[in-house]
Amino acid sequence: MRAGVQPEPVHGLSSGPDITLEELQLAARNHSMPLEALQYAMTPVGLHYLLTHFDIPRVDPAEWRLTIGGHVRDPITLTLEDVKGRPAVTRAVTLECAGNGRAKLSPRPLSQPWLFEAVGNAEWTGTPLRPLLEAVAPLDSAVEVVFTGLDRGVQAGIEQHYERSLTLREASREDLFLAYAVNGQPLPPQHGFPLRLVVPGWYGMTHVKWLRSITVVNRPFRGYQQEPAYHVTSREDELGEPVTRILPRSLMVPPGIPDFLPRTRQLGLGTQVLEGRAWSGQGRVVRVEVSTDGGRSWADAELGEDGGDFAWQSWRYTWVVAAEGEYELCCRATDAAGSVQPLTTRWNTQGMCNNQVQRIKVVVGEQLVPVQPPVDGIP
Ligand SMILES: Nc1nc2c(c(=O)[nH]1)N[C@H]1C(S)=C(S)[C@@H](COP(=O)(O)O)O[C@H]1N2
Ligand SMILES: [Mo]
Repeated sequence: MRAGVQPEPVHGLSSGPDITLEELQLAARNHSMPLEALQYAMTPVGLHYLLTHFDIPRVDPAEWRLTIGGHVRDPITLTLEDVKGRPAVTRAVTLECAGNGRAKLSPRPLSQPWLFEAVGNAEWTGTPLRPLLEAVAPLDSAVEVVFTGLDRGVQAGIEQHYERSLTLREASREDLFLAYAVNGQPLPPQHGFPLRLVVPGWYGMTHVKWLRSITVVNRPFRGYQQEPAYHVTSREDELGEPVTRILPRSLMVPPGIPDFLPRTRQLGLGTQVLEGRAWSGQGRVVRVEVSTDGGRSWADAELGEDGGDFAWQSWRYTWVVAAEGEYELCCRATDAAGSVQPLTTRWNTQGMCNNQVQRIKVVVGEQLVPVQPPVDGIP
């Protein structure tokens, strides 16, 4: 934390198990991806998770402009048609909120109370950022690029536009782009219409929606969403480490049928194919393991189709369910960087980056649902 600045808590804490009405208010606006949607390689847009800090802006595409300026030689202003007229790329990208898993921490940082489903994988289409940055010619003094959204609000007493920066080096990476379409459709209002930043491999907060300006700056940007927000820190008076790339995670499609309120799964005896998706922003997923005894023993799942450099990939595991009783299913991913999902994570004040393994309670009984054979042809 900078000298002389009194730390404001980024999020308060709740030691009780109950979700507060304020958390419910956020959860009702920002939904997660229902776990059964893991069956789709590309998440249908309405099932993709959603996180908006302030209000979803209503944008008139004819009036909208993007300015790219700041410490540059040749600033430019673009219309939506200008952006769409530029070279286009389409990439499958897994987006995950850095606060995913927050509600599993105790005490619970008060913010959007995600369980483990704040994720989605979609095909985003847009124009690469690097040629645009080259076109405006950053000055030698340039160090970072600030991406500013149209949405405005107050957080921790600070009035602000939602905005985040990247170093000029990171912003100039070949795979970043400005997206105006998702899964072949124009961006819907909630996902950033008319234009959003996509930074493959990075946690969701980096992918600024409703872009209005891109500003090259000559000193590190310290806006609220950059600092102190999105840092992993165990104490309020320490800045901690900035959140950047997505840690490995695997999620399973809950098998059988749910019990309405507790969501416990009910299954019959027989052969059950467990399936799910795994991803990491630090390199590809190289291994997924499954446990049917609450994490005491693990067996390798079979990795399926590879979704590309920045998209999740499928996995399957055949479970022969021979005995009635209660089971706890878990899965965990390992990525190319050698990072493995932990059984528990270290608590931090903002509830960031909790990639601990998912646990699914299953009750197996002979009289329960007959086992479903896997549907052929579903990737
Ligand atoms: N302008 C703007 N961009 C934003 C946000 C926001 O509140 N405003 N939320 C960020 C966060 S925290 C996440 S996790 C992702 C969510 O993207 P999605 O709603 O399209 O899934 O958008 C990011 N971009
Ligand atoms: Mo997020």
